[in-house]
Amino acid sequence: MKILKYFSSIMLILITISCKKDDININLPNETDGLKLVQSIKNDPFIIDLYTVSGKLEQGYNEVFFQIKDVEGHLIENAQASWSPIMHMMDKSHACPYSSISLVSDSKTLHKGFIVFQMAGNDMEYWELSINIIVQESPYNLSAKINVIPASKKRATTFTGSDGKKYVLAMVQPTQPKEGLNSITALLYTMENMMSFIPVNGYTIKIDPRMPSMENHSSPNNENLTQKSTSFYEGKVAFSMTGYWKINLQVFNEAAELLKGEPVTNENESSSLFFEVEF
Ligand SMILES: [Cu+2]
Repeated sequence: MKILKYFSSIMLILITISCKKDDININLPNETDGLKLVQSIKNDPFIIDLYTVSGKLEQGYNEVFFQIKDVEGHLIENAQASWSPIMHMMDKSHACPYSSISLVSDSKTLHKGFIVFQMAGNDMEYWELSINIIVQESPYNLSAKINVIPASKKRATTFTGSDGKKYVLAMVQPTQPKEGLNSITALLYTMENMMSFIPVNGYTIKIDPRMPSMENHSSPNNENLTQKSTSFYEGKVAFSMTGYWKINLQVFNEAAELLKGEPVTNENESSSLFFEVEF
């Protein structure tokens, strides 16, 4: 009889717990739906969960999301946050282009920004992400080594222009290329020094997509990338069929002077500056 009593009270507790869990799930729509966890960065009393769409951090442009929670797993609302990615190389350290951080609209807990990793990590050299947060007026720092993997197709490139300046150019769109006309967007930064990258305004990025496997043919109706309203450079790229495309690039400054890249001709099948797409 006693055992039965114990058993029923345990059952009652279990039912209560499971009901509670359901309540929590109903009250909190999952804001990270469609995102995959990259890694958790811990430093008492907080944990930051980093997310991307793919669950990876790759060489090139990355849209990165994160949530801050306390050790009990409660999400922290309306925290202020800033970050700085740094690569520790054998002979030097350097930063990369990145955005400021903002809350995803309609969310109090999901932060968002982008980072352009101009190179991948390797066995000896690695990226570190340091995130500063302010929770209830107190500052905290959480940092960790992050794994930045090489991209299978070239989506970002660094170059020195004929003006002697160093640049980072990264393709943002298309992430899902399709046959026909695609929007193409890119970010262009100049390297002020190893730790500071600033967006470049008023340049033109000329594109010439080619299929090297099919006599290097081109496609019609391409539009060069220019800045519309934002810091993003926007244009149109046409893929007249599926397969591997090399998007040859030439970068011109605001005075229409060529800084980097060569035209594709019968004698020159590729520019030294390009992005790659395969679908
Ligand atoms: Cu590096």
